[in-house]
Amino acid sequence: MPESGGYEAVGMILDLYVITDSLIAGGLTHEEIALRAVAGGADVIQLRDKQAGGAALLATARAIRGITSVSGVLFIVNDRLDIALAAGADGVHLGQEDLPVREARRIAPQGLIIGASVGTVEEALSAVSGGADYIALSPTFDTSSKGDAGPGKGLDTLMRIRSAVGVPVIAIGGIGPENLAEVLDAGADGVAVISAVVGEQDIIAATARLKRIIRERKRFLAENRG
Ligand code: TZP
Ligand code: MG
Repeated sequence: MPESGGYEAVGMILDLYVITDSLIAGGLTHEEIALRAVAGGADVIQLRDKQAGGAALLATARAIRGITSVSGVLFIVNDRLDIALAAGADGVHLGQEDLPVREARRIAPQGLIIGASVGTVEEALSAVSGGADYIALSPTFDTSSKGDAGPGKGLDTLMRIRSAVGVPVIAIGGIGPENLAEVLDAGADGVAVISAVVGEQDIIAATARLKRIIRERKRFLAENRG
């Protein structure tokens, strides 16, 4: 089994994982989104841009690396291991159609965080055995932010994945202040969001609000779980 990469090395906190999306942000740049989300208390910033070419994406990734470095926030690049490495990101996030986790782990330097989107327990087990440091149940609920996401997999799948794997599990897709607590109750270690932060007029306030809900719910769960 491949070595796990970055999880133990950096002591990952994935409570609030904000994914940049300029379209949903109404034209704000990825950097502007990242600055606001970091100011609001995001634990992780993921750069996600399906349109940008490599050169532009690298320039953006370098800028976000600068923003996240000074604030101690994890920086993950979606899809592109090459850009993640060139920009000095903490990690890369891979979907089922991307470079397979096992191949990424084989060529990635020691300590690089590899995250994987999964939709089933089987995919979760496969990602972990390939060397994923965390997995994301995608999508957890229905979402309009990702055209090909398909229907939400639901909290039942989240619970089954949570008990099947030992790495952190985050929930992604359709998550906002109204359903955040139930996702944590189902065992998620954190939540990844686009519209609930990036689609809000005040990104800093939206981030801080989600962060407060997460902190309070995690405290409640810690006090009430055996
Ligand atoms: N991957 C699975 S669902 C999704 C991604 C990138 C979109 C999440 O966006 P939102 O607005 O938080 O539902
Ligand atoms: Mg992908």
